[in-house]
Amino acid sequence: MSGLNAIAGIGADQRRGGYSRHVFDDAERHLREWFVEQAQNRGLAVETDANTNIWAWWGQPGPGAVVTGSHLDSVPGGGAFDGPLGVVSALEAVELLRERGFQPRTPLAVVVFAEEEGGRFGVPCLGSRLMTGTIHPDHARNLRDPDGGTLAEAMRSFGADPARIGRDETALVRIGTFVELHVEQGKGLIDLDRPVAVADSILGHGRWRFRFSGQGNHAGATLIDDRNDPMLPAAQLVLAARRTAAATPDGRATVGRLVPTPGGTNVIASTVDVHLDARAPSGARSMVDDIAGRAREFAAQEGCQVEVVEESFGDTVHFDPALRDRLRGVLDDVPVLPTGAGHDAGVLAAEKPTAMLFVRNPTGISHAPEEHATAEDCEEGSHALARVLADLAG
Ligand code: HGY
Ligand code: MN
Ligand code: MN
Ligand code: MN
Repeated sequence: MSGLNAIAGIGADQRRGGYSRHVFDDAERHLREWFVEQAQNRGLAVETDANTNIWAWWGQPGPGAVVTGSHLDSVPGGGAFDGPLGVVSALEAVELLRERGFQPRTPLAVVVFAEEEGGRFGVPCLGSRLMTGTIHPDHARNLRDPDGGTLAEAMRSFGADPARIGRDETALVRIGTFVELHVEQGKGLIDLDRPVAVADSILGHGRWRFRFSGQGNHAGATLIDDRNDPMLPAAQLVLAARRTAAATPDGRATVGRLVPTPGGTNVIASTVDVHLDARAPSGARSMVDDIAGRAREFAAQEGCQVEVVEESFGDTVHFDPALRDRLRGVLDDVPVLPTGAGHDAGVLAAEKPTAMLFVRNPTGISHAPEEHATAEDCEEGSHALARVLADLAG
């Protein structure tokens, strides 16, 4: 996996550990440049679309293409494999096929989708959602990053025109089949003791922001009875989310980001934003409705207000069984696994025959520096992907 070694230093996060690579930041721009060079070295013609996704073509772009790829951005302090493994494996699979003298019957492309993690603008799979039109361009242009800058401003400084974002019929008509390879984010392949699997589903998931508002005040001079402290209902929400998820079949709820304003140690916050990631087979809306009801009670008890905003949502995705089984046929009946992690493949599955390959992660940990895949398993993955691409495009 020389490709992963080549980018190993880009976006390393000294403070958090792991990697922080967010759309249009220095690290991600560096990765984009690296990808374009690697693709061109393999004879691929590269273009960046209006939504800033990058496409590397083997053959003239056209309808019915076999497309593979993933993303290069990361969560804050993320692992080295989530995203880049799919991109590097796609480049390596193309290289293997070219070395074998393979000639694709259909156009073949490697794609890098922008902002899959939503690590800067808060909406996961932003590049693929823009391409499929599942996020409105006006709403997207006004998304703000933690510094308050908008996506439109960030695109302009990147050299892209925010007026052009939106559903991309040209890109969509070109896609015949999409296959994404990804490091497994779980323990399925550890338990099965296998290097590669095919995905059968992605757990429905969404993101909600709960904004609790109270009265900012002095931490020492304000009597307890005189407080409207939004941190109290926020804290109760974190616990209620866990309890509600535990009581929901296959439910999962996480608060990984909680932002008090103004954020002083000796200051009672005026507002607290609680960012909830919730997942369940139903997509989690009913689970979050319960949580929101509790949040309103908690807020009222503390004399605070609460505003709930749904920032993204997706139902459970079941991948195309015919394509899934075709891949299993090509890959000696590799196992089939569900995933609780979201992917661009989950967005495309609504529009096109889509499949995913997973590569074993011996730590079972992801979205953290411990995320890992061995060189042997990475090689198994890129060879499996090459076999799949040869079958689909041959
Ligand atoms: O959040 C997810 O499941 C994905 O890693 N974006
Ligand atoms: Mn991820
Ligand atoms: Mn990913
Ligand atoms: Mn003071």
